[in-house]
Amino acid sequence: MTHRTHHLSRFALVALLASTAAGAHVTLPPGGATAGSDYDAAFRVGHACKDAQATTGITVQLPDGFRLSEAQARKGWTLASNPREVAWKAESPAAALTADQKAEFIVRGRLTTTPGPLYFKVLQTCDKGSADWAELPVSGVGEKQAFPAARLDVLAPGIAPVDVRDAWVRQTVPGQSGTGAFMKLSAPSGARLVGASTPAAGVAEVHEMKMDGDTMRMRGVQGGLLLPPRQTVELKPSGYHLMLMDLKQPMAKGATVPMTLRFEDAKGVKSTLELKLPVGAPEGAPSGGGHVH
Ligand SMILES: [Cu+2]
Repeated sequence: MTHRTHHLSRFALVALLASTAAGAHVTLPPGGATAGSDYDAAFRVGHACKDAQATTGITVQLPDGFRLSEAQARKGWTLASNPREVAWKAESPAAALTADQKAEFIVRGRLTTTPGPLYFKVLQTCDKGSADWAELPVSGVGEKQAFPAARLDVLAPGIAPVDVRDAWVRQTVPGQSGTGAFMKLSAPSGARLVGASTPAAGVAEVHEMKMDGDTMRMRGVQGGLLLPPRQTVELKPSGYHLMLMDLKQPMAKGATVPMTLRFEDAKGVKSTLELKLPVGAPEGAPSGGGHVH
């Protein structure tokens, strides 16, 4: 797991843990959003209620700290909203979501200027029964609730609203001057990865691998690497990667490398993320081909 080391690390880490188990819940994409910004809250529904065949309704309660501006209509579903609540209902069984059909229900609003977690309670109604995703954490860390409310981490300006997973740095042998760093990035509101730095290397650049005739070559990504909203972009051997050059010491398996990632949003607002990356390929990671300079 990638550890964020900024001052909000505890709740960022909790968010990572919570979202690991999120496959079976109604959730917001991890990564958070910037305090005071306009945010598209996309509630992900991945399955029907227990023992049910279809999801027929979704009702989201809007917390203080989220001021509704617009709810996105869904074809075949009615939409009703007021400042406290947004409700979608399938107009017919045919429009309902089947048991394992994935869908997003989106509301746009303005976020509070106060950083901290926001919780959205979501009532999922089904052809049979319902699921009330409305539990709030009691003690904070390490809790696992059966029906957690959807959580949004509202981040102080300057902290990138980007989720980082499965990050690692390739180990090196003595004398090797460069290596790569890899991870999965997703930005709920979209962003560009425009740069990186680490005390472990003189230079850190965002690279891509491209075929040049028969040879795989890499080059810097001009203008930064685009992270479309709510999509995961993978930095991996033989694809996009962070190139670390002018290494200060060999990268030994088991070591940890601090790294700062720099991002920009569509409006040019800059933010950063402080990470600690483990050295060594995780279990099951593609080892990939060699780097050609
Ligand atoms: Cu490279």
